[in-house]
Amino acid sequence: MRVAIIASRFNEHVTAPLLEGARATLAEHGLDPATVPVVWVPGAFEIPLAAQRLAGSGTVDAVICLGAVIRGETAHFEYVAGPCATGIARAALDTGVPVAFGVLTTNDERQALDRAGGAAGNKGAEAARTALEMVTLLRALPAPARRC
Ligand code: INI
Repeated sequence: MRVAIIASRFNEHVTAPLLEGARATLAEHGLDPATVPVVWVPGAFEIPLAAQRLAGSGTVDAVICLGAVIRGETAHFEYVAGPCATGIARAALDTGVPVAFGVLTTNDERQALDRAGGAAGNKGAEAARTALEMVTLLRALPAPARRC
């Protein structure tokens, strides 16, 4: 299985542990972390474009997107979080390749850290599990019909 990870540098103190969780989960499922490319983007807003490019490249079976949008730090939370979520969903639907949404959208930093390996688990690990499950599911489902 070929998987790529996109991680956002914005709030890297949160996205780095998300990345650690995702990589550890992939390793637990038999993937060699050295074969899993990690692509860094400036912020969550940039994730969808990189996801669409990777998912459409024919080189990966799934893409895992990791980011952290924290409401307390910006007046334009909605303008970053909304397009990020919509764009990630669109990248998956446009390409037919699973694109997992491991982007935290929280009210404050505490909530973000709790979900990045703290009290509320690690959403990066969860996104990695989701990506693997979706690859397996799509392989078991009928292939899309060819259009004339
Ligand atoms: N990007 C994030 O990933 N998280 C944030 O919380 C955030 N805030 O707070 O603004 C953020 N902004 C940057 C944005 O993603 C873009 O990189 C920037 O607007 C340039 O396009």
